[in-house]
Amino acid sequence: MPRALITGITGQDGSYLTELLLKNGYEVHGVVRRTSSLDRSRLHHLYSDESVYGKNLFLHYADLDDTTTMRRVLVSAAPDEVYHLAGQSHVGLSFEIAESTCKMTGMATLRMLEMIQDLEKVPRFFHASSSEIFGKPDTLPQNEQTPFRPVNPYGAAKAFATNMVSIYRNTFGLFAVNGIMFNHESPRRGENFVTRKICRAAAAIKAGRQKELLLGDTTAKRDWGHARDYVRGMWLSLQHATAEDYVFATGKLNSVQDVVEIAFATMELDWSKYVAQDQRFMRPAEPQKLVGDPKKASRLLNWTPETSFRELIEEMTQIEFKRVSGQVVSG
Ligand code: G4F
Repeated sequence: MPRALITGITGQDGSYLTELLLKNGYEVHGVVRRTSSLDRSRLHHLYSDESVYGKNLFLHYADLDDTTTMRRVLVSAAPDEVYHLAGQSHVGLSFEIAESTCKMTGMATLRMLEMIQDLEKVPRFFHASSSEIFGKPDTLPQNEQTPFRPVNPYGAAKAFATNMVSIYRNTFGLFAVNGIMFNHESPRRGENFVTRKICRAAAAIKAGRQKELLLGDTTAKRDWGHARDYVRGMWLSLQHATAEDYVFATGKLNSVQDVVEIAFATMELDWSKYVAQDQRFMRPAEPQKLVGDPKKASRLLNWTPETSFRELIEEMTQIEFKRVSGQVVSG
């Protein structure tokens, strides 16, 4: 039975990846922070299943910035594959907590690389990089050759981590992969990311629980896909014969306004009655036209996204409506 270790297992991607790996016959080990208010809701259905938890799924306490405990977990889990997904991932917040973002997103990845190369059996390593490394690119769409020009602390930290993964692969021969992930969303997305914020608001307004929705720049455009598709890409990238970097993206741009219109239409509401702009949600700098070219992932891994943008936003809004109406949904 292959063994995988996931950092960031309680997040959106971690929970979908856990489901996929369990389905593929893996023993899955997850790293969780030793915090009292740990949110494990995305994993609850697996965590509370006695035929899964403690049998094929194990959670370990460790902090990314505590080398002693991380090393201990790596040694005891002895994984064949490591999926490094953890880190501070909110771009807006990274302007406020730049130093800890660099520590948790940049330095923690370097530390992971150092630790895995000391292991007796060196695992394959996946690093969840980000389209934010491109920032203000000269070319469109972006691919694995596009130069890094980050415009925020998060993008700069990811650029550092991405370079380190390439350096350790090229210098020490690690099987280390950067998945350059464009925006990927789902009903399990954190509430402070824009798609979830909008879908949730549309559902809450429909249910009479919210009156208005305040947003930042609604002209901002992103390449949005479904997280379920993107974790499949992560897994495929570690099954390939060689370690490569891949762009995971849909290749299509949509605006925040497009999200608003689909979400409110799904709830049969006129968005213009409820949506307003608020300076508090504007960012000091916005990346320009981040749209990915996933041809390499398609050619080498046979990876293509299966869920369209419209299907994604409709699914997210419908699930929010079930949640707001008190139905239990795992998403
Ligand atoms: O949903 P967002 O916060 O995601 P963002 O900044 O693109 O970052 C996400 O995707 C990256 C991949 O490219 C990841 F690396 C990163 O970790 C994260 O997962 O914002 C999307 C867009 C931005 O242009 C933002 O300015 O929506 C705009 N926006 C407009 N109003 C808003 C809001 N974003 C948020 N969070 N909240 C607003 O009210």
